[in-house]
Amino acid sequence: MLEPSMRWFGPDDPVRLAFLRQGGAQTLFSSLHQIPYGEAWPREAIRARREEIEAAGLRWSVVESVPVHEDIKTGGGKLTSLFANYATSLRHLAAEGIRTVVYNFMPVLDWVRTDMAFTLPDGSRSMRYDPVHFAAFDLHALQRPGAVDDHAPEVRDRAADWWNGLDGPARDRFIASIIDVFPGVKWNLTLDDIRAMLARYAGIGEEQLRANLARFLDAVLPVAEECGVRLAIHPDDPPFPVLGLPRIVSTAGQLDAILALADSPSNGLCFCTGSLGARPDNDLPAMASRFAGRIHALHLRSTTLEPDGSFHEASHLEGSTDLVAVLRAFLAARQSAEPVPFRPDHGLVMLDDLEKPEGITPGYSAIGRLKGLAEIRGVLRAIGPR
Ligand code: DNO
Repeated sequence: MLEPSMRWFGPDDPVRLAFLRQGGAQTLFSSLHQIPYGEAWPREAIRARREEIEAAGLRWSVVESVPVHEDIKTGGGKLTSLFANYATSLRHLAAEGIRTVVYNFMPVLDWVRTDMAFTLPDGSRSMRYDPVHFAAFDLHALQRPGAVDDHAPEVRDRAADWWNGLDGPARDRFIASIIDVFPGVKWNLTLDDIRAMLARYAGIGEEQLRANLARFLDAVLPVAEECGVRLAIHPDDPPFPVLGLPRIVSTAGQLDAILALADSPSNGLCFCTGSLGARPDNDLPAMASRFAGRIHALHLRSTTLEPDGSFHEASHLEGSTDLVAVLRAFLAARQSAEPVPFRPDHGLVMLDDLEKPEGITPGYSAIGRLKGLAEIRGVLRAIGPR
């Protein structure tokens, strides 16, 4: 059974709780974005958020996310207290009845796009990743040592042409849209901040990053198990290395390796078809089937892959990912009757939302997500066995 949900960023979210309920959500994915990464979440703050959601006739089913501090990912710093704080947050969440917790293990940046306002032929707006523009960021804005080896010569040439065609303000807007896109927070990071964050990963490859994840799980899983919390790791977005950083949550093999770290229901997945689908060699229906028992939350979205490695976010039932096939595979393989919350992951900017110059959180428009949720609910009504 799948539970229709939406993401809500809290009281500052321009999309109101009532709108999400009217759109067909029964439960919400939400987080306490006001709490700095690494600190323990006080139980009172969790309760206040839960009560606010319940007063609107909804239920807080999933925490997205309790963020993992960079020190945990790099394996340096005050790990003992960071682990203890994370465990305290889990205990407090469980005490308030919220038992599914999404997190990610992406070094430095959260999700990456190169164009937050990409206009589609019908006039609606999407988000796009273009490897040429990303190379321009890496080579010309960040000027990362070693970047030259990570981009093919023709990509480098096109990146230089594109970058040279941007004026100062356009460059600044482009840079900000890459380095400061963390869910629910604005840190005003600078390129130097990113350089310093990247430097901490020198010498950390895939194996070491996975070992750091294993150390984190060793520390928090016993608490999660004890209080019935299911952790759900979110895939890398995009699902390939960027800025020379290691990636460990991008492919079926890597998901297998994570699940093998601890054979526990608390060590689970947030299956994001949008992130995983940006890699043509990820067979999403096969993965949804294979991992069905360990999937605790679903993000449903499709991307259109382009031949040069670019991709943009598509309408939920269009694009390169067959969400109907993914849902069929998941439902056929899922044994447990326990409900799994799903949310339409992102939505296009369309209709009246196009006329709102401010106030749309990238990816989280009201109308585009409502369309996605409605389409997915229709699919489920038609195919859902339960
Ligand atoms: C973007 C999101 C991500 C996701 C986090 C999960 O829209 O999918 O920001 O919430 O990476 O930890």
